[in-house]
Amino acid sequence: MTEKLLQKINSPADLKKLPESQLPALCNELRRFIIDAVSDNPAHLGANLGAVEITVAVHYVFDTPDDKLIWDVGHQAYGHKILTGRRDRFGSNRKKDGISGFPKMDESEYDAFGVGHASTSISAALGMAEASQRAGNTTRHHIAVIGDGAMTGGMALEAMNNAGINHPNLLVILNDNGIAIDKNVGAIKDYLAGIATSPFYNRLKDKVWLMLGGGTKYGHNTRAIVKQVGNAVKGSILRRSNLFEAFNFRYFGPVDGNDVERLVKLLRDIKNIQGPKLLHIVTTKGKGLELAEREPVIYHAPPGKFDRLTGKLVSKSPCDGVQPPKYQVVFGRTMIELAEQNPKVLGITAAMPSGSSLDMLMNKMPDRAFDVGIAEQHAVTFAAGLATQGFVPFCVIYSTFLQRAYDQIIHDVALQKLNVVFCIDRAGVVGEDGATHQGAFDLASLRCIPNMTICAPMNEQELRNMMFTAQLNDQGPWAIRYPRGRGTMKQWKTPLQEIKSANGRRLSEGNDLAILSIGHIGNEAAKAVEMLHEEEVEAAHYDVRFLKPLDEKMLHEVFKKFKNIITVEDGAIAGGLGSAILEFMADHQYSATVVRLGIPDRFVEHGDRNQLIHEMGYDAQAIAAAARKITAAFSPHHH
Ligand SMILES: Cc1ncc(C[n+]2csc(CCOP(=O)(O)OP(=O)(O)O)c2C)c(N)n1
Repeated sequence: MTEKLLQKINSPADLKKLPESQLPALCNELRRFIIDAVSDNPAHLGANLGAVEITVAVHYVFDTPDDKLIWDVGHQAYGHKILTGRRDRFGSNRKKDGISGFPKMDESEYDAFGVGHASTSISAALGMAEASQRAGNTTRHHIAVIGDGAMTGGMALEAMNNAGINHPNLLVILNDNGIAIDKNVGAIKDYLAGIATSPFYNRLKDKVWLMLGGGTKYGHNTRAIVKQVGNAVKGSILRRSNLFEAFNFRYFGPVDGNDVERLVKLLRDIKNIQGPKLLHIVTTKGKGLELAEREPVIYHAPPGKFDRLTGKLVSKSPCDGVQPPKYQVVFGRTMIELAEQNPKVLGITAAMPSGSSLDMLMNKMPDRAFDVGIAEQHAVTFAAGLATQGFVPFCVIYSTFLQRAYDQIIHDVALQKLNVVFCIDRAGVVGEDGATHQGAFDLASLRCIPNMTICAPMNEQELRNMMFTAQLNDQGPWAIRYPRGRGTMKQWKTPLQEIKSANGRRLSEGNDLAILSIGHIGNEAAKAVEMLHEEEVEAAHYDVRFLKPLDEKMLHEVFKKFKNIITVEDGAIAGGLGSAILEFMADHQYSATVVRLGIPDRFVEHGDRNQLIHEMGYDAQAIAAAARKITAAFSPHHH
């Protein structure tokens, strides 16, 4: 298909020039464009395809960027990016120096709010609506588009609760496809499924749409009609039973959210209604690509390139025994072993069963694992409650999303010295997802919390042993952080062994300098040590393993012997391992030259992980370069 219509659109103003009758064709072109782009440059897919019609309809009816359009999570906003002047740059999506995979305020004036984490859109839109009101602007619209998954997040419900007592020009569009990344969970999901299929609601809906449909084109009696609709809803028992009406929102729906012409009509009418409104649209995730519709979990973000017509993934190399496994898989399989051995062990995920591999335990022992929805805060305090009763919950949460639960970790878990195990996945730089998703802050932010044990494995065996040990411990919370991607051991299924807390390991000896690393990035340090050895620079390498408590005995040894020290961590330098080592040095009156490698004091944008780590100066080459520099400065026979 040639993209005749799409080619002409460089802004929503161009879009508005199209007659309504051409919008379905435009949607098809936009969908094709997204599929083609993502088939070649792996990225989010399913949510984008489902949101094509609502994207076109909102930009067609509202006056963005003056009207504020806020996407929740933002993984469904490709259509929005393409229609708002970024079509030609879309090939650079998620690549270094290219456009971001998420809306970003400094990328475009159409991106009203930066996103990446779920459930923020209603709060942000409400803030903007309040600001408009204060500025005396009563005509500006504020539109939050939020999925049924994101609607399960506490923040979304907090914002609904707050918006209902206010009277802002706020429209929440609930994009309900019945699925999050994995299947959506919880009572709200059941509720939404209930209204989407209830004949009672459908009857009401038809009546409402009929009323809205007639005579509204010229707007003269829209308000009256709308009032009637409102009264019809209010007058019925639905007022009491509709969740959103209970929040003082005007509820419209459910309606087919993949019917663009209908959406346009509806939005035109709803636009005239003041106050908080919620439009419930039902869409198909992966719409238009059959495989993506059938396999929404895989095609949420397909793991590689795929055929642009069939959607079939270009075959990937098999994993077992050929390449080392992903850390998440080792976590998933080890969870099953631990749960089989210890009846107190439970697993908890906040809406990431497949991403974390906790789905392995869920499938094998369904009564031993929980998906609590996109609710990291709740996940942590739920774990705390279980721990008070002697259970050993393993909370597996990505580093970036664990930020949400910081107070719960401090107040509900650490303060009460509860034995919750935090398995922190995607810790360190994750790459293409960019600044919203880098796992930069867990080491630094957890280190200052009393009672915490913090460790990081350098390989699969270490991860297994840390998990095994954490579950035996009764000294309060343990955090085990590991990166996205693969470990180093093809034969990873090693016997589970207890390890001593606060116990580092020396991996190589040398006299010129010491390299102290934590976690998987230590493998880069080990490579650097080999490179240096070829050049007759002898580096001792210590795998610190435990950021907290530190192995003080080992550190005394290091500082007594070495004047040149490099620390390496895949995390923010400020507050992390480098800081801990400097503090140790000061506390014990040692002096040495310490070079700290890791994530500098800035947000790390999207790009290839290896490239980013190289640029920030902590891959093997960069570590070796730092070692050459530090030794050349202090021992003249090396340069
Ligand atoms: C706080 C937080 N936790 C987890 C995620 C990971 N995540 C990204 S999209 C998504 C599912 C969103 O589901 P929904 O809102 O229904 O959108 P859909 O993809 O179905 O369109 C999740 C869990 C996130 N972005 N933010």
